[in-house]
Amino acid sequence: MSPSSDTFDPAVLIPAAQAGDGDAAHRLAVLTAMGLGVPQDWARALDLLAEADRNGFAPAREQITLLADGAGRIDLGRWLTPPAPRALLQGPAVLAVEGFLPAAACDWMRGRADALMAPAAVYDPLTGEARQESARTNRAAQLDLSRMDVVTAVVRERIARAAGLPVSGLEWTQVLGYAVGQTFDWHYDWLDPALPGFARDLGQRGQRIATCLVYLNDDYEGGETAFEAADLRWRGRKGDALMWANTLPDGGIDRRTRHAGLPPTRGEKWVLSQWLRGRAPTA
Ligand SMILES: O=C(O)CCC(=O)C(=O)O
Repeated sequence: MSPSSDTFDPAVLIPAAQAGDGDAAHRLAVLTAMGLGVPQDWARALDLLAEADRNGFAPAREQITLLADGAGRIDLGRWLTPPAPRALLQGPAVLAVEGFLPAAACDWMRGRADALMAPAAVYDPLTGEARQESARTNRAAQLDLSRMDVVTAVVRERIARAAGLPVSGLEWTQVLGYAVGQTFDWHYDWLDPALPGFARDLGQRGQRIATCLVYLNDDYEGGETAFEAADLRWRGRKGDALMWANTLPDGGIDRRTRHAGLPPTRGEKWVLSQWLRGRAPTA
């Protein structure tokens, strides 16, 4: 039996995978990598990815090729151990992580988002609903569970470990694209606890403690990530990451984190944007 296209129910996927359904094995690999509905187990997730490949699910082969080293071995320890960060600013705490992702993983993330790109939204502070606004003219794609794959789960785990926060607290990964002149104007990533539109979300998921950007390309001009603090302008090379804390050590919001994605002046900028909460959502 083949599971329906939106099923992520282990009770359906396990027998389907055992019966030789490669798509089901891949979805189970994703759940196992993320610890959703089944215990998180990276070794088992890779076994399931290999099973998906053996059963003819073509994207599984592409992911194995991407994750494997020159000897054809997947070194999970290496993937799940991010390089050490370098402090750019102390207050707010802004850090650069050079060489965070290999170029092939950057291309993979961009490829996952490419067909999904649409005008980016901001959250209305009164209602909490997403809406379009002139302050944000770039495009974005959200990689939710229906778009998830094992490589993206590895990238998310690497980000969580670099930030020292639980992977269960990561929002869905976004990929942002900026054509010449497009911008994500000055803003904060924390949700203002004084505004009613955010109360429910903050109660369920907690504050956005940190943000991580991974630059997916570098063949453009302009397009820096800018912080008002210290007038910082930063542009990573392809695969570099920029991370910052949106909250203070006491959990309060850090009003020094006002930042922007400046418009490219030539070429198109692609960046992965990850907002990190401190815990998984509660009902
Ligand atoms: O694209 C950038 O450089 C900034 C993105 C950003 O501000 C965000 O994701 O919160």
